[in-house]
Amino acid sequence: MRLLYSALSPFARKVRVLALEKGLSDRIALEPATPYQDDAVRSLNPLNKVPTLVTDEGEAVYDSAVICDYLDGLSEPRLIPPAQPERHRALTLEAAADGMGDAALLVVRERMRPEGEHRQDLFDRQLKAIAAALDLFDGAGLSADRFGVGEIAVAAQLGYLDARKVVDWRDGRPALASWFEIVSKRASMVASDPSAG
Ligand SMILES: N[C@@H](CCC(=O)N[C@@H](CS)C(=O)NCC(=O)O)C(=O)O
Repeated sequence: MRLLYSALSPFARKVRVLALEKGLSDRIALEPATPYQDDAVRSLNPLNKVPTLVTDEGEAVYDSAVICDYLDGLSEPRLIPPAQPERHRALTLEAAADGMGDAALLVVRERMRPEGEHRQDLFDRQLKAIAAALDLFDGAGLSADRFGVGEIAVAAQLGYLDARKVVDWRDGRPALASWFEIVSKRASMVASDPSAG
């Protein structure tokens, strides 16, 4: 399999961490892509986004949640619970983390525009979503003993908030901060850390 990714993409990091946790990373060739600079991914994915996976059969799979679902079916341990209610809870946690990542990406892209052109309404709306998602994660009772797709998605997005200095999210969220400190030491998180180069 081939995974088109960028080192800073938190969605690609989620997929990489999941693959490492499942012992699948040896089967996946990582191919760097620069979707904000060129159109190289578009022939595989009309949205020209990373991550995009190409299976051994040559099929393109996206977006990151679908890639995680595909990879999860390939080996044990299953990181997406097969049965309800655990399944919808894990996928909803993943969706909240991914949505927070979408909001963070919009904030980062907006900050790249000339200062005089910043849209305050965009910052207000997206920063509100980020703060509410962080509060949800802080109160979710995340355990460092469980690292399924939802927890992986949260960890990948927290790493992005740090890497891009989006918000000081640790203030007032001690449970989330200490959980992240522990899970950041997992081999899968260390190997995919964008600040490690
Ligand atoms: N919902 C998508 C989001 C992926 C995404 O936004 N990727 C960004 C990089 S972090 C990208 O490739 N953006 C290129 C673009 O928007 O043109 C997923 O979960 O895979």
